[in-house]
Parts: sequence; C-alpha cells; structure tokens
Amino acid sequence: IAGKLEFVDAAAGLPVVEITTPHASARIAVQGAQVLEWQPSGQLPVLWVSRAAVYQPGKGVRGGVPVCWPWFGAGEAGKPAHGFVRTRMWEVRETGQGMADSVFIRFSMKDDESTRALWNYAFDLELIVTVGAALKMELVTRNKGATAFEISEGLHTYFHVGNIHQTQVLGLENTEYLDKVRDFARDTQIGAVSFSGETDRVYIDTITDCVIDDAKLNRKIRVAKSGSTSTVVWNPWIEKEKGFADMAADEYQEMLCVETVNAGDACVTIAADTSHSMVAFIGLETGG
Ligand code: TA6
Repeated sequence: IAGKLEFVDAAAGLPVVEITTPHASARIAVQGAQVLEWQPSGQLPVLWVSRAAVYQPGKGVRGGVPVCWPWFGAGEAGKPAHGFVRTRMWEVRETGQGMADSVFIRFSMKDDESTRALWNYAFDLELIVTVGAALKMELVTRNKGATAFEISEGLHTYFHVGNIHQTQVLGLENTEYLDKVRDFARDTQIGAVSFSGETDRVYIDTITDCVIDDAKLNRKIRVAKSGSTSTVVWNPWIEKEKGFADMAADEYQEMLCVETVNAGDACVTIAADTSHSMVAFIGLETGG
C-alpha cells in the first residue's frame, strides 16, 4: 500500500493503528474502531483528543470519532450512553489501497452474548476508514437476524478549532433543530451557528454539507455525508467541561463536535438480511 500501516500499543495497552500516506497520517484505536487523529500533510491536526483522555480498555477516549451505535444519546436505564460498540474491541477485517494514494482499513464487529444481553439482535457492523487527502468513514449495519430492527447512530466527530469564540458552522441555515440545552425545544437556525455558551443541538432533515469556519487557524473544515439525515453540533462550554474528568481546564475553547447522525426522530429501520450505510466525508480547505 502507499505508505505504512502498523499496530502500536498506545498508553495502557490500547492497540492503535498508525497509518501514513503521501497526503495524510491517521491513528485509529482498535477499541471502538475509534479514529483518534487525521492530519493532512503540512497541516495542524483536524481532529481533537483531550489532553486528559483516558486510554484504557472499556473506557471511551474523549475525542476523535466515537462510533455511537445501535443507539445515539442516552440509552434505556442501566445501558451506556451512545450504545455499546465504542468500548469494545473490534476486528481488523481488511486493509488495502484506495484511490489517489489513500489507504483503507475495514473494522468489524458481530453480535455476541454480551451484546445480545444489551440489544437482542444479530448484526454485522463494519467501519471502513479511508485515509488520504480527505477522511472518509463509512458505518455499515447488516441485519443478520430474521426480523427488522431499528437503530439510531452517530459518527461523533470532535474537531480541533483555534478558538471556539472565533468559529462558526455554515450550512445549517434555516434548518430546524432540537435544542438539548432547552429540553429538546424545537427551533429554527437563523444564519451561521456561532458559540457563546453550552451548545447541544440535533439539526433534523439536514443532508447538506457543513463547513466549520475557523477564523483563528484561517481554515475551513468541510463535513459532507450520505445516509444520514441529522447533524449534531455540540460544545460543552465551561460548566459541562468541568464535569468531564477526561477534559482539561479550558479545553472547550479548542474543540467542537459536528456529528453525522441518524437520531432524534430520524431512526433507521433495517429489514432482515439487508444493510444500511452512513458515510461522513471530511475535507480541509485552507486559506481565505
Ligand atoms: O453529541 C452530544 C452529546 O450527546 C452530549 O449531550 C454529551 O453527552 C456528549 O454527546 C458526550 O457524550 P459522552 O457519552 O461521550 O460523554
């Protein structure tokens, strides 16, 4: 393959795949198939991971791209938020060469008795990550059972920004959102999304690209998608940040989540023996 792919042991024995290609490098934890970093050559990292992140089996790393599946958000009582796949070891099913000197790696997870205890369905889940001048993540759900099942899901992407106060999100103008900070009140986005406090919104019926306009770093990050009809925009701000042991002081100022999801009232029903794919495409536009 163009470039190099090797397994290294990150802190505390959490295996990480390091990928180097002519156009970008990336790091992906095998636990949760969690992309931790994607850095186009000559650019600052595009994704954010907390300095206080915990790397240990069974604990999600704060940052990168947690895979939320088979539910997004709070689960039923006694079940983990954002589903159960981000704290489990996945398998590496395949690696190879993609287009334009990119490298892809295919992670997979199947149901077992521990997953069936939480969610009683047979599935084959894959995340195919393609690393190159853009970052592509495709989450493929296959229903291996005899009955249809319903999922909500998210690629919970944490982006690195120069300063949240000088950052806006374009592309969500005039769309409706559920405002988690106001008990899921429905509202309509007027103009660009800017940030002056805790922000936690599910923009429904959004299929257009979003652009994170980072004035401090003078760069724009484009988030495009397919197979997803909702976008979550989240920044914990000062108070919520204090509640996260795996966030360091003032880190809220340098991060922003723009998440590719099927959630809110946009769950996905997958018939027996069929599959569903959700894709996030991330690209970096530098300069003016
Ligand atoms: O996507 C936003 C959100 O649902 C927030 O409400 C907050 O819970 C965040 O995800 C982080 O969740 P986590 O379970 O990763 O701490």
